[in-house]
Amino acid sequence: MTTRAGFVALIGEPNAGKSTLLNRMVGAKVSIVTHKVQTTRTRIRGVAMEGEAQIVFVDTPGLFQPRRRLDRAMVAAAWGGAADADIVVLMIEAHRGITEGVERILEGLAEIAKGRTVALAINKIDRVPAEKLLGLSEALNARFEFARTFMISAERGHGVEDLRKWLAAELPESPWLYPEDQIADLPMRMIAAEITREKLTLRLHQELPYQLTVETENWEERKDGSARIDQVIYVMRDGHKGIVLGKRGETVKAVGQAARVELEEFLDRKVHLFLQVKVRPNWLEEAERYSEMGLDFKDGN
Ligand SMILES: Nc1nc2c(ncn2[C@@H]2O[C@H](COP(=O)(O)OP(=O)(O)O)[C@@H](O)[C@H]2O)c(=O)[nH]1
Ligand SMILES: [Mg+2]
Repeated sequence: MTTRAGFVALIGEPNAGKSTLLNRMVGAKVSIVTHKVQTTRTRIRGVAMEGEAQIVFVDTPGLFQPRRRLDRAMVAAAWGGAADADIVVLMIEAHRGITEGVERILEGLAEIAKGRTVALAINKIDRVPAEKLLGLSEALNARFEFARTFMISAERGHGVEDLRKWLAAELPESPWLYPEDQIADLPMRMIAAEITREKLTLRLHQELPYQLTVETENWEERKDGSARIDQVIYVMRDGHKGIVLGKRGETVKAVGQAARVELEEFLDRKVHLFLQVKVRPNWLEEAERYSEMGLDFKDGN
């Protein structure tokens, strides 16, 4: 019996649908998804089985023009994910087409593509008429030599199985890299922090989600089978703390409730979640915050 295994990096602009595709491939939510850009901050691996092949998908932060240290570290992590992978899948949004951001990614791809298979996945095909897709596919293939082009809807599942089968066949012969029942390699405490950050991102407006971070400080397994999880939400200003707390603490309470429900589902047991909001004006410049997120601090230099 020949087994295959390897890494498939999903890259693209923010919001292309990378995390949605990863979750669908894995069959569980391992990477958080919101309608806002730059939700994913680090490389997240999710494991999918296809026949005798183990496909390790690497979700990456979106590729964009970075400004802050955190942005630079995120973009470095995204390109790093691509450079380490056996196969790269570039995800494009069907309805947005070849944006300036896509042009920049195509330039970067030329560099890292050497010796690697690169496939194109035109995502969100549910949002455009079919006749538009062919033109977009041709235009993209004229700019870069993709091994294959897939038309998919990560959200609805169209074309996803074809893509998975093709990836499985393209991967090198290799023993599996993870135990068969493992679906993610992010530590549970990080997944738990990500779930809370997702709920915050969904509830808070404008720039605030980009100016906070969540860390799991303590995780206690209780005798009754439940878990007590203590998390800290770091914000940069007193005013932000007030917004996160909300009137009489309503916002943070709602966030905590939503996060707890999802955590209980994920862990399949009772969870006691305690959230604390702390002001830390300089957290974006603290090396420890980056290691908590799984990012290299130096990459942000
Ligand atoms: N209409 C549509 N929306 C999608 C599709 N895939 C993802 N989305 C949405 O696009 C947004 C960004 O998705 P996400 O996976 O977080 O993108 P990422 O930033 O590339 O990881 C979310 O609101 C998703 O629900 C799709 O196939 N069709
Ligand atoms: Mg994402």
